[in-house]
Amino acid sequence: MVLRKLPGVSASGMGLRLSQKFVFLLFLSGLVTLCFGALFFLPDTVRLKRIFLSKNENPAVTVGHDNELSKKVPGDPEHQRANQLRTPVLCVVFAGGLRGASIVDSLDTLYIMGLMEEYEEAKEWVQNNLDLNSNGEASLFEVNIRYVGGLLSAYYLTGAEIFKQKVMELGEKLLPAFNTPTGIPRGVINLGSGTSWSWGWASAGSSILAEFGTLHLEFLHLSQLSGNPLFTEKVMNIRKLLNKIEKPHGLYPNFLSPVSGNWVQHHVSIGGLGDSFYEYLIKSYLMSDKTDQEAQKMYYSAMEAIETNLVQKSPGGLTYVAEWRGGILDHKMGHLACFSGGMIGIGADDGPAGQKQHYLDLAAEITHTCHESYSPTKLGPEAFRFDAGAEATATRLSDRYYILRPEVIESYMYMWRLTHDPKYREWGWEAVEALEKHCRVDAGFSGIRDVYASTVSHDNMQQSFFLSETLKYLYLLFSDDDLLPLEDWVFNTEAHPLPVIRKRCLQEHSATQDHGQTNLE
Ligand code: DMJ
Repeated sequence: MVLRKLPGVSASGMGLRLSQKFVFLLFLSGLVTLCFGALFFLPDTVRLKRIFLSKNENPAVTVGHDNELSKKVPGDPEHQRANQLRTPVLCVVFAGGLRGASIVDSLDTLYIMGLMEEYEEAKEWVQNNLDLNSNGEASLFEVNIRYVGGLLSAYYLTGAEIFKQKVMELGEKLLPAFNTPTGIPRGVINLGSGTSWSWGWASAGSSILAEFGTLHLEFLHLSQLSGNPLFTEKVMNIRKLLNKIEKPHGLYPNFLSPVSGNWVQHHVSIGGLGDSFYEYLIKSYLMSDKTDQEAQKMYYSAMEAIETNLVQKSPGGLTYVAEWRGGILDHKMGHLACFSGGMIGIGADDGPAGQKQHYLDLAAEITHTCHESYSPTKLGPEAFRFDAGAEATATRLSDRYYILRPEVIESYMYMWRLTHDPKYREWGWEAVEALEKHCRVDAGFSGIRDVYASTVSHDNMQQSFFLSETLKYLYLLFSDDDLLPLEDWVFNTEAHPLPVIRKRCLQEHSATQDHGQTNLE
């Protein structure tokens, strides 16, 4: 091989440079492989955020970042508390272009728990700092369940006008996402400019069932509060399309094109990507004072299809809900799917005649299975399997993390309210102790990377749903049933309580609409 001599460089020098380059390239490619490998061991939300959120996105303000809480005078107890909150142990979760997710998500929890000083502080932050014009990319679903849901319940619980004002402003900003040929909204929206687009990871520009199917409760309340029927029209249009479209074996696949209105893939799951769509069917019925018979019908036929095609019994006798990929079952259940114990429980009363006990039993069995997955640390993995001899255990290293998710505890809470079987409180207490032991850190609580490891490794992340859901459901599990009774309140998928809209109000509302009046006039 002839090496051309560069001016001023000796042949041996050039050889040295080339081998240095080679070593450098080798090192670089190793580094790249390592980074991509590491990516697959991160929890999904973190991975997606790193990959898909824009570089200039501001970190959300909650635990651990400079915010109003940090502007206290040094020396006073407030400052000391603010300082603890600023300890950069935990980074802040999910902003989706908006800041303050943990503050907004925890308003109602603080109020319900009687933590008035903290609640007032959070309210002040909303009043002075919550900027709804941010130009980052926001998930329509996440903004709806965390911010719209959080502000709505803060308003209903406290009556503070600021929450109503903010939530109406935010609701209007979400509407451009629905400007698609079918009216099925796209997943991502820029609240500042009103442009919207589909997630890059969703196949063929599709929208996600659990995202566009989890707007109904909040949007009905936006119409109820404002007198503007547009919000209700948007979600009723989604329902109309879902009702009309052919469903494989009566099942709802997770991906739908907002352009053609057709399913994009036949992947069905009651866990991630599908979960809260089913939840919102039964809750729409309950929130309507049991008048929304269309939602009732859709929920029970979906349940029938799920039972026929997805519900399984393991060799060890555990009931679980598998995932369905074009007719082939994946014998896995995600932590997210564990909300279904509670959902099936609250839906037990209003199904086909004679089915109540069947649904209560199914709810109890699924909740039991999810409890079984919570060992040996008494915290549960992100996903667990029932194949190759596994019985509710995570067989893959990448499924072993726990990010402070609420779903299992959520089912304990509902099952306790429905049955008063003391085991649900015992299981809940096990979770309290495990959270204290394994997740408590100086500045709050952190997720852990491996629920099976004897020495925990923290992921330094406190998800906002830990405050809105996990802690609230635990608090309710150990409270009397008349604190937010289930007959009067429906919890959105982020555990924000929304009041049942009584028949009388619905009639009055439609009468004012008929006369062309709205509460805004
Ligand atoms: C919450 O943000 C909501 O419950 C959502 O529906 C899915 N699960 C997360 C918490 O795990």
